[in-house]
Amino acid sequence: MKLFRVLFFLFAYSGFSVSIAFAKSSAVDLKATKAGSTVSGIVRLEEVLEGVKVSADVKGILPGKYGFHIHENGSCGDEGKAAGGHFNPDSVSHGLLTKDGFAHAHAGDMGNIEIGPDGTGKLETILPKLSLSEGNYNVFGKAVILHEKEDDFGQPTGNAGGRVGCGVISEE
Ligand SMILES: [Cu+2]
Repeated sequence: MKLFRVLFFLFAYSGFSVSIAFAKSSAVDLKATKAGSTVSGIVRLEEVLEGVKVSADVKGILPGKYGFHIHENGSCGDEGKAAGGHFNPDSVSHGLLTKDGFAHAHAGDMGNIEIGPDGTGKLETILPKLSLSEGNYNVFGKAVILHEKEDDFGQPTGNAGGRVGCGVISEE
């Protein structure tokens, strides 16, 4: 009976550790970069086997498509400019990561988020190889930027203009 209890405890404990290790998740409180703007959003990020699953909800902006990227610095100052350029650890050209892959897209290239007639929009995507905890593709602490225009996937960064929303990938 005692042995059973010890084994059960070990099993339960290791199961708990594994679930913590795989359940790393983060959130972004997306806020307007300019006073008077109504843009806001929540972006949830979760480590999954393939990489990082992103679920973004944005509201308070006119219908249309808006460039949506992970940028290299975890700062939203200076109307979002402090976030720096796209997260691009491989120094490659701009594209759409899920379509063009790591040879032809920045690791932070999430494409566009589409806003509907009610002023809200959602984006769900899985960014392969990205992490919230380790390695070259760790995006924890970096910024998510919502641009003022559509990302047309032109070079060098998609012609998406200024930055209307910004938030840092942080602990939930
Ligand atoms: Cu961007």
